[in-house]
Amino acid sequence: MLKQDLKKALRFYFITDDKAPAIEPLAQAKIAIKAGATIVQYRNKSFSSGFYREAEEIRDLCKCNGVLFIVNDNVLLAKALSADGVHLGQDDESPAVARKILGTEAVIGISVSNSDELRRTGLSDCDYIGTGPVFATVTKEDAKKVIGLSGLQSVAEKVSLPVVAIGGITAQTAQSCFLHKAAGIAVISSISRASDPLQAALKIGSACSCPARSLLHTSWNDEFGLIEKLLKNVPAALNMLVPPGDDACLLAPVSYPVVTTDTQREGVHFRLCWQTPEEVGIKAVEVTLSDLAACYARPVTLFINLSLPTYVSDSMIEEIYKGVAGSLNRHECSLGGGNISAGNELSLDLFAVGAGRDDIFPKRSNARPGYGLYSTGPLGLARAGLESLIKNDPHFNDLVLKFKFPAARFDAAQILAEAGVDCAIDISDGLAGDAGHIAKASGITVELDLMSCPFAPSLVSFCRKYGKKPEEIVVAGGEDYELLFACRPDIYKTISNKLKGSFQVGRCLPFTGKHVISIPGIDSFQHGKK
Ligand code: TZP
Ligand code: MG
Repeated sequence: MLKQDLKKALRFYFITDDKAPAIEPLAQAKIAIKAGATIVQYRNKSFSSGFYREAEEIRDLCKCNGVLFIVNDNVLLAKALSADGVHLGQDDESPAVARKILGTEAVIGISVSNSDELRRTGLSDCDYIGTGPVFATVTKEDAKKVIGLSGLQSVAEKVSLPVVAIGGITAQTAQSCFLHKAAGIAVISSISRASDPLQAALKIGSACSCPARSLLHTSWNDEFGLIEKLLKNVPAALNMLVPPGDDACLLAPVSYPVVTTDTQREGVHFRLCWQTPEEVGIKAVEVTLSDLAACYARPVTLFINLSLPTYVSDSMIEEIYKGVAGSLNRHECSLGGGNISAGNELSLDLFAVGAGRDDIFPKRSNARPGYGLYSTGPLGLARAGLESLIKNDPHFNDLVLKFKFPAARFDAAQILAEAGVDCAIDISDGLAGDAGHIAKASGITVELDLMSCPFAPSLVSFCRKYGKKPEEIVVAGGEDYELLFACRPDIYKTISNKLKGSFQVGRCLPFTGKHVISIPGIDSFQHGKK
């Protein structure tokens, strides 16, 4: 999560109260989220496995409503719940251990009760600090000395991390905390033990300038209703004699059906903290159709199976499908059907049917010694975009866009097909990896050569900033979804002016005992690729 996004998310921080006399933690969280809470911490000092369902329900509520979900103290519980992060006390597991277990994207907070404690606390794995009690509190029996607004400001001025004020904060005192450099205010009892919790929460939301939510999203539950709604928004009539709705659809005849499949899994292929659901839908379709482009096939229809965890709301699924529909429309491809089932993680399994050409079907095994190896467009940009997301660096948006929005290259495929280029593959694994696939299948050696490779200025500045060589990222980076093709150099000459942005990346040699010769000084098999 980008620093500025985290700062915004910390603004109205509600912590559940396991000892509140009148309302349960789940009901408290609902009220706080309705009132505009931006982050909720599940705090249960007497947690046992009997509370696991309660914690899951609060997690689902948060995730369905775009509210960060943090677990207090317990790193393993945070891991089990796929929480967005954990909040640690001084006596809990260290932030470094939490980082190892929860990963680079987890939000890790630490309690620091005053400036002295701050000095003794290692912050390198922390994303924010909770400090207090700023005012007297009734909720935490072992709370340290009250530090007041001056104590809050003094901690906030000593760190670059955002600081959340905690302890006895009410709607009346929230503003003063912001004026004393707090990025957010954390509250328990002023909501959980208020005589009218919703009214109290709404006042706190307004003191934080966080808008109330008129509608709370809940977990998806109506599989059939959802499928019906989804099919209405996507093109189904194209190329079909019987559209989806029966047990299977009936396609109009396709003389050379080309079929491919792909999977997009949360945490492996995409992250909802980086990509909107709509962006996930767009990319899922593009990468699947890219396989058809690499076979010179025209897209006909697509099937999607969704596996949905309980923390996904109907509206989020509709957003994913908005992206899917947009991409399908752009490629004049229909949706043939699909399935929705419950699962532990959000994932999309896609199957695409394309119409292959009757004159040519390119194969990886068709490269011959003497051929050149070419790319239809720039390489390494998506990888650098992914790395800047991982590094939380907001300065490379054009690279991030390349990671988020690959485009299946049907335009280039048509030019290659018409020129009779019969060896092509889409670059999903990185240049070295995919060149290796061609070399292996063709029984040759590919010698990479980036002499004619234009390095995008943003890639160059990314590399300069992080001490990397652009060549390294071009060779190893994946997910560009350009086409890599091999053909005789004289054939390339005849199409190079039509294939704007294409360039040579290597040449094909008789087998030398090694399938890929990388460029000097660059290891072609980074990221564990063979
Ligand atoms: N840490 C310092 S004060 C406190 C914690 C957990 C309790 C905050 O609760 P309240 O009811 O908002 O004062
Ligand atoms: Mg604690």
